[in-house]
Amino acid sequence: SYKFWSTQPVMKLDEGTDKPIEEGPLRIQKVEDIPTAPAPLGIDKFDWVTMDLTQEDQLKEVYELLNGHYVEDDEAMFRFKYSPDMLKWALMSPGWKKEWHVGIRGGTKLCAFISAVPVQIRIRDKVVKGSEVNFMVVHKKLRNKRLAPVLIKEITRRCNLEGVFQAIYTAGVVLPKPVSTCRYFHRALNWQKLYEIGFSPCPSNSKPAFQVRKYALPDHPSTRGLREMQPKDVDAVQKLLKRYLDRFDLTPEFDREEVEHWFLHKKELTPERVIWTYVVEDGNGKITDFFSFYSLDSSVINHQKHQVIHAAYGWYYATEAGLSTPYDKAAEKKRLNDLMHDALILAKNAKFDVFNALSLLHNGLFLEQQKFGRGDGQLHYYIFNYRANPIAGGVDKRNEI
Ligand code: YNC
Ligand code: MG
Repeated sequence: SYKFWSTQPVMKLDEGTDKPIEEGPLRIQKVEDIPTAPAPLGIDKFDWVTMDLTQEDQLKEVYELLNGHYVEDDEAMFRFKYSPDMLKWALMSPGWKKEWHVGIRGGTKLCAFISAVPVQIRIRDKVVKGSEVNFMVVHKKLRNKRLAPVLIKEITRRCNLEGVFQAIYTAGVVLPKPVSTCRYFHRALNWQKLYEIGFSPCPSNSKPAFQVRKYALPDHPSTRGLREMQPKDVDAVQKLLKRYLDRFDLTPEFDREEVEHWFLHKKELTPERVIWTYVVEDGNGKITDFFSFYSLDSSVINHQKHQVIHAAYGWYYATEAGLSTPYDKAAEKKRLNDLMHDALILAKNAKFDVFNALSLLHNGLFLEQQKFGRGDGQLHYYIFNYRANPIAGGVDKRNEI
């Protein structure tokens, strides 16, 4: 029935299913009309707070709230464990605003949080100045008290005050109305550990030793010219990525500063490494390909032997092999498989237990060949205050999965 969501500027679940609709904002508002103060929480001793994540103690409070209460799988076996460094990377990207890191304190204790960072979103041929909303969490003891709608309305108000009226967000739950839906895929790197944890079952016609062999990888990557991305590669990566993303219907548009932030590892900002990016440089010094993955651990809930899974998440990539005219799908498939094979090796050498990927971009070209297994989890993509036609599985027409 969506008591809250039915009051919001989002498409209804049954809307726009029969014929294509005109795309654009659902509700037009002016900054002057936005309230300058939050709605009172109306619960004794509970207060709105703006978190200052440049302060280690406040960053730690957000980290601890998420660590204990953020997203779990359906069986409550695992819970995302975003590291403080990962939170810095994710929440202090170019243009970030302290006011978009919103908490609720009960007394002195942080018990709810929601965040946004600015993003340019391209939806087909239109570019929208929006925000990406993430890390919404309510302490387990305060669940089902309608605090989530309160958080969402407050982050909306704070975005609106900055002239931002659209937002993108993802969730495992179905809400009105996904613009796209992706599935998670998992590729074991340390099969034995995943088996012990109960994440990877052993098929009835197999044995653990065979499974370990099935997922074995060479010691070193083999793509000629492959190396870590360096500051001098920012312009080339930005250009290549823009050209590559052009064919997809829903993507961010990264400016130079954003490419630097999202893809270059910076020891000063995040001593504990979050992002791994590799480029391929050909004999003429040209960057022909790049790929990236980020690090996100999950806590293993109530396990004797293992406390965390170290997961690498496949992220953006681009390859000249996908950009030829006419488009040569077989060539792109070959190249992506070579690149992703190397990505798996690098992730394994960096001590990751599993490599995760979604069914988006052209991942359908390599998931099966690289021995990814289909996960249970779905991820739905949403755009706030925007009417849009569905985007097929996050995978374009040339590459159905
Ligand atoms: C969810 N994930 O349907 P209705 S993802 C959005 N995203 O509303 P209550 C959600 N809405 O159905 P609880 C949601 N989950 O009555 C639930 N809802 O219309 C809706 N979990 O609220 C739900 N983090 O407070 C219902 O529920 C209403 O106490 C019920 O709190 C929910 O970060 C939650 O999964 C998720 O911490 C905070 O369960 C809590 O259960 C929790 O009674 C574990 O809420 C952690 C977790 C969510 C991860 C994420 C993206 C969030 C996007 C929010 C929407 C942003 C819209 C754009 C705003 C900016 C606009 C501009 C410009
Ligand atoms: Mg609640």
